[in-house]
Amino acid sequence: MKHLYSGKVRELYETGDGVLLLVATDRISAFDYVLETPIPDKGKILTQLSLWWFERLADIVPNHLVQAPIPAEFAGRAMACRRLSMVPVECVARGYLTGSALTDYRRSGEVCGISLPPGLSDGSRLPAPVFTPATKAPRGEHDMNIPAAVVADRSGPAVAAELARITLEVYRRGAELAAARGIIVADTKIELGFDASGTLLLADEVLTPDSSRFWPADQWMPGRSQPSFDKQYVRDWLTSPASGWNRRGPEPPPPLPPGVVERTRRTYIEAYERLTGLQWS
Ligand code: Q0Q
Repeated sequence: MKHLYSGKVRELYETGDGVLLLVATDRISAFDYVLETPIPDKGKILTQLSLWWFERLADIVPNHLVQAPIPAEFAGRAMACRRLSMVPVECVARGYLTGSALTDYRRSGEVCGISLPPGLSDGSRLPAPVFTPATKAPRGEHDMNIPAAVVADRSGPAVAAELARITLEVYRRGAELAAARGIIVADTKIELGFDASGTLLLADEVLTPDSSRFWPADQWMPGRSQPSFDKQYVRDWLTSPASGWNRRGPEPPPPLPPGVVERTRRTYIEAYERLTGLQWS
């Protein structure tokens, strides 16, 4: 098996017969660091959640999954997929204003060239979900939001319109289903790629807490940073005196205590069970 890419929390391999394996690890990132302490089962839980979403999104967009044997070492946490010609654009849809979109809005009143109403704050719900494409930044840097018109220049207006349509429809489906289960999907990032016949397929992972911002709906309060559904225990401990870590210093975060690891593992299980209605086992 050939190792192709390492992401922050995922690996991409190619098997002998040309099938790609998208492998999720138990690594977790916070404050732009990959923490040294793994969260047991995180890779399996998020992979099974992705597979569940791919099935529910198949009427909107076909996907890159193929039936192929998964090596035992990756059991439950790998997706076998066909190699696509990936679209060099981060396809992001946002229903709420936060992160880089909030930064752009505070500077110009716009995101990706789209004017937003005045008076919005961190966590504000947008009047309607928006497609906010970004360039894939080099490792360690943040993606840069770009106007959809730039995507049209690069990929052609028809493809750009398709990217926007698919991204918004995937977001709407995910956000609606999650809202009914008490989880706000504030935004999501999907990857799309062309197969050999020129069809756009949904690739990568989809609507997981790693590709999307998941907020507990009952704690939503615009005007402040929202608690993360899955990473808040980690963030709170790392920024508490107990960790001894200085977030503004050069040192990387310390290892997580077992209680934080277990509570975080349980939030991934809770997200999976609430969204899918299935019991994690
Ligand atoms: C592909 N990635 C993501 C990634 C680092 C995953 C390239 N079906 C595909 C896919 C997929 N999915 C990719 N390339 C060709 N065909 C996915 C961003 C990056 C580790 C894991 N990069």
